[in-house]
Amino acid sequence: MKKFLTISLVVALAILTSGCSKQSAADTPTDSGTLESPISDQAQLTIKDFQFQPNKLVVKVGTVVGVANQDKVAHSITADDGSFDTGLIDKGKSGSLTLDQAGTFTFHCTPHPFMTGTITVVD
Ligand SMILES: [Cu+2]
Repeated sequence: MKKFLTISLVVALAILTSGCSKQSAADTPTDSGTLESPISDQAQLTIKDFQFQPNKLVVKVGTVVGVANQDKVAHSITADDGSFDTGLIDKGKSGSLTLDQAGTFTFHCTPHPFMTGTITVVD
């Protein structure tokens, strides 16, 4: 009888611990590493190391794109055709772009014309 009790206790403990140690397979979103972002009416653009991240953006008309300059110098986001312009955003500061017009716009940084990107605004 004593032996039976001990065995049931061990079994019960084994079940308990196995239940506790079960790990839920956490679905971690995989970042494919692409610089292209999905179509959204919310967007955030970061400037770092003389690069726009992302440098290709697809957004809906009316989107306000938040722009964070995390670089050590001032940058701007200026449409090549003048459709939009953040003006110079100082290092560590933020600005925004309101995109009211559908189309594909190439843009650059005024002090650093080699910094380029594309924003596609869709209806
Ligand atoms: Cu720049």
